[in-house]
Amino acid sequence: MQAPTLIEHILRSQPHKASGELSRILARLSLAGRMIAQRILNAGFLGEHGEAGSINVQGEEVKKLDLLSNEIFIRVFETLPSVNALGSEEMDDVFYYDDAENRGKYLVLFDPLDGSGNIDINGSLGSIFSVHKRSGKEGRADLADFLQPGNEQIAAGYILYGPATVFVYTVRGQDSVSVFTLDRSIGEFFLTAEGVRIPEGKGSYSVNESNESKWDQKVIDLVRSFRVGTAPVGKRAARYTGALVADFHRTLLKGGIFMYPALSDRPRGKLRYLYEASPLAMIAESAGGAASDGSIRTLDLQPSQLHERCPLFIGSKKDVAYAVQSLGG
Ligand code: P6P
Repeated sequence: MQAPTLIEHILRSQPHKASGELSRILARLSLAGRMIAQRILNAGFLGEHGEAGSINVQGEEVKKLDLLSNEIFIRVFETLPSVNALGSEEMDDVFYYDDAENRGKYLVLFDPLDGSGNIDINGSLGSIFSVHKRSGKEGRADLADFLQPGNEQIAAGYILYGPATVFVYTVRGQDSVSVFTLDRSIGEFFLTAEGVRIPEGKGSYSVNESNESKWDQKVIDLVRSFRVGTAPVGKRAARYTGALVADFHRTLLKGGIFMYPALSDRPRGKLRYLYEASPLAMIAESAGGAASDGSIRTLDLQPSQLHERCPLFIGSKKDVAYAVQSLGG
């Protein structure tokens, strides 16, 4: 039997009286994912690998594909007036379309291409997205409209560009995570997993252990307990790809925990809240898992700036609970 397409699944899942605006946003996110997947495939022989020659607001070397992916996200929402404005890892400030005064109530935040250190080595990459609504005002959204805790998200998800391209999303109130795989031959995403639940009691621990010298002693002890098996939840295998979306997707399907702790030179860690930790935390909790900054539930954090960072411990509920307890949270 032919599995439903992503669009069919979105339409089937939308509430009977829904306006359809969120469904159109999700459909456009799927379009962005298919366009970026194609760009990644061809970048090697189109001269689109390597640096773009600029530094972004994060202080990171910008890759050509970072900018190309960011442009794709901007383009797909240009003709969708329900989206008022955008927030992107690759743009210093809120992005407004020319007709910003006459656009709708949705806000889309994204990391257009996460893990870009993997671009030139043909490693996995991802795009992460978060959809919010602004509170009942008219006209152009302002920065304050974007600064919402993750528990206010309307929808969240990611696209993983691996050997296969998958689209993963959840919608507020659905408490279910669905996975779709791209059939490149016809450019269509088909449902390959529904109602995904993060396994407990197995899987991997995923952290960049070369940062150990910058960790608090409690983090060092926590990571060691997963590595040697003294953790009460048991031993975990070490896995780390350098791409958050790939490391999270493995954790979602196989269990365990991904950690990006605070560092001595980065007290709020490296990962960004609004378009990395917050959307993945919504996915994790919708799949029965958990996410924390080490003491506060990730979805309860209140950001004070667009590119706010936060430590992240995310994955199997018991693994995250053990991590929080170990850190004294
Ligand atoms: P590190 C990629 O730059 C990224 O934002 C995430 O995708 C990834 O999890 C993390 O940074 C890797 O950071 O310090 O381990 O190289």
